[in-house]
Amino acid sequence: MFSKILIANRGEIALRIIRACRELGIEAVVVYSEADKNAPYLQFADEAVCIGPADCSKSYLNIARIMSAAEITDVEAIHPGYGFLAENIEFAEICRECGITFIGPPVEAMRLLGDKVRARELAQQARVPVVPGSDGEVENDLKALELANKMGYPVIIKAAAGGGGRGMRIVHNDISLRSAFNSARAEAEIAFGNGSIYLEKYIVEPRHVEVQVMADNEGHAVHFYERDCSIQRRHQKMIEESPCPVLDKRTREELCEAALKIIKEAKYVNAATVEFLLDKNKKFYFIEANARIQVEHPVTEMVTGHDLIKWQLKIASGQPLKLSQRSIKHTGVAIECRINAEDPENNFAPSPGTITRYIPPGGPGIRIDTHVCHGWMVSPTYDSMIAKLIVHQGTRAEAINTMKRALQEFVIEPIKTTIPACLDILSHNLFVKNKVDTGFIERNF
Ligand code: MV4
Repeated sequence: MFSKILIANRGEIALRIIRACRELGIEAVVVYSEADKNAPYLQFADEAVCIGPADCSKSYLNIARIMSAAEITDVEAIHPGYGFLAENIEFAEICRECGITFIGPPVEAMRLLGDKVRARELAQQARVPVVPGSDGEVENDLKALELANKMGYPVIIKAAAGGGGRGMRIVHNDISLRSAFNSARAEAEIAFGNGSIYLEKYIVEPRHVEVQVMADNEGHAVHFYERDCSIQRRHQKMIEESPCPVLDKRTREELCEAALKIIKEAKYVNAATVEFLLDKNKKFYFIEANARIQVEHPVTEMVTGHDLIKWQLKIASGQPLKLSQRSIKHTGVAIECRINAEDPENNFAPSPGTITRYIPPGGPGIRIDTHVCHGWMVSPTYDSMIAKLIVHQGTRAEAINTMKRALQEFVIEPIKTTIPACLDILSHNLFVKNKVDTGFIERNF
């Protein structure tokens, strides 16, 4: 096992990784920007290094500064968390060149999954269903037009380097296809420096279901079941749960097996999430795979009892994944609500400011992953997520009930948060009755 690592992140995930390190006897070095210099979690790390001003490009996204901090503190490995440099191929390469272990997948697997066109081909090779669509990249708008007519509308235009909805267009007819294709390409070129585009049949009102997997250096891979992340607004997840409440036993086994096939085909190592769309007929299609630990990983930790960050650290240090698939059990239901410093009454506008009253909920089955507390200044510079509230209960009805109670207890003042929005969703008849899809928020709120 490592004796000392660096955490190249901030906020709740930095604290989450510090906690795993302490329990494993690993010294944790955390980097911070000037905006985070008073963060209480810094005191739980063994060392804290200031790497620059609030602006991410001069701190959390600045590879040179992070590598300098790693050099000065003499760490063996770097955990990137999620966001920032977590899926940055250049960063992983530089870590390798410096002889520092990147706690994540090998560069080759990162590159492969980072290209959605190649990931699609990989899934097909692994005999996993993908959404009907183009074979590889679509070169120009004319070819897109031809293919769309062959497949039938609606179609969805996606960027090979995409993610989070950027460079994505839903198209319903020939008239709008050309401009959608070209604007998607231009947007992708600017956002990712890669204008490569592909086409898929648009799946109407799908659920978004993802499988948590973990693989070691010896080619042993296991899954930790699925999470349903259908409750999202503008590509930002708001509520996640496990299990997916509409999957039957057989489909679920097939889905989890499909995720493993992809991870093995990619010669993947460490934690990954394999994303699928689930259509109205309960048919699933691979869409993409994420080469990082995700925000919603606690949902899986609650239902399986496994500490995924500890597994990441063990695997990265070369230990085998001493875990059989059979031994991984799924118990009960877990739900996570993301608490963002945003105003639901004002189109979810950011609501930064100093927290003067903070009372977290408690009691059985409740977990809170957060870095905030009384006196904390929510900076407008960073992501608005300030806490994750996760509940674990025997049944979905109980989990919803506990979550509502916990959200009602939760006091975060005077800033606006998404707590009332989460309560509205949890009380909605369609959510309670499992009749939601990825368009639920836009249609109902
Ligand atoms: C889709 C889809 C329907 N059909 N692909 C969204 C983000 C990225 N991970 C993939 N996404 C989707 N891909 C096909 N073939 C629906 C989504 C999707 C979505 C699309 C438009 C607006 C909001 C959305 C919310 C969730 C998923």
